[in-house]
Amino acid sequence: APDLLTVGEALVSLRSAGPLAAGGPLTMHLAGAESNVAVGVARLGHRAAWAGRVGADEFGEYVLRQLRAEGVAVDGVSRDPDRPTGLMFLERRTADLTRVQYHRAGSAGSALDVEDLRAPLTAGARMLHLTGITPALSDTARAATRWAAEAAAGAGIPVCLDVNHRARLWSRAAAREALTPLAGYASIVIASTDELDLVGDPGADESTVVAELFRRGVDTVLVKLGADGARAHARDGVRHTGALTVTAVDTVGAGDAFTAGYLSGWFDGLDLAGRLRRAATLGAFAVSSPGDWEGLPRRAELSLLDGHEAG
Ligand code: CKP
Ligand code: MG
Repeated sequence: APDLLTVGEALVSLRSAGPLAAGGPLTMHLAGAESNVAVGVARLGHRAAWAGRVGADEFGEYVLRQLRAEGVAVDGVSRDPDRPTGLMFLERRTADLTRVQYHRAGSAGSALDVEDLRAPLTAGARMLHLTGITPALSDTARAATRWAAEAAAGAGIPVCLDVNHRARLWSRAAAREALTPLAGYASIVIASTDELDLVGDPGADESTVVAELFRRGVDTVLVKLGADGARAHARDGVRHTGALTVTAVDTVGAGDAFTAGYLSGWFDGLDLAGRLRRAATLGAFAVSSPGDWEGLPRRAELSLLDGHEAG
């Protein structure tokens, strides 16, 4: 069984270097929050598997090829002969502003179904990672995500949930309704400050949401603070880590990198400080290199950013 099992929708991302309306070349990349995490974990030498659905098309072939090249196990992936692999466009509108357009409605990945996940869950893993993107994709994807969380928790596999709110996919109210019950199966909940009340009452502050998550069985809540680092709430206290000081060129994928670093530290048996430090390190690699995951470090490269600690 792999160390990490993650499920979701992997997409083909077509990136422009300038305004989309002006045309020009697009480059093709693998995207998808969950597969980004799998790549990050695999680069550090852990066994990672990604499960989901892709089309029986060239884009599906490309997604599988990229994941295999990164050492991510894809035997749990289904090919859908009737639906296309999801696409997204990532437009670099200005140096400071990137915009995303999804073409994923009706995609193979959004037709994810409980049946797609039975075999991967039966194979087991040391950790299951889910994000709040998958339940936003369709009713069946929402049911499948819920089923996977419940099956993992029932089998003693800890669940990590990244809230990952996508306003283009659903409203905050709809997200809260689906994600709050999902968080009840999680051991680790990851959110940015503005996402935290999507697993709690609307407008609830950080300490209130965290207390309620602890009461429901969550062990660790990681609150991402962007350039200010992150705060980890564990049962025995709160710990802060700063972000490394690097030149930000592309923040897409930073959250997934942070998660991959944290989980890698968890697989290595590091203490909370060590897990946070590795999370911050991977986040720094992600923001200071172009692409969602392309710049993530291999194990021997982990120390490359030593000396970039804040303050
Ligand atoms: O929260 P992050 O910036 O780390 O997530 C980026 C990914 O899955 C990206 O790869 C994109 O495809 C997506 O989030 C998404 O569905 O928005
Ligand atoms: Mg995120």
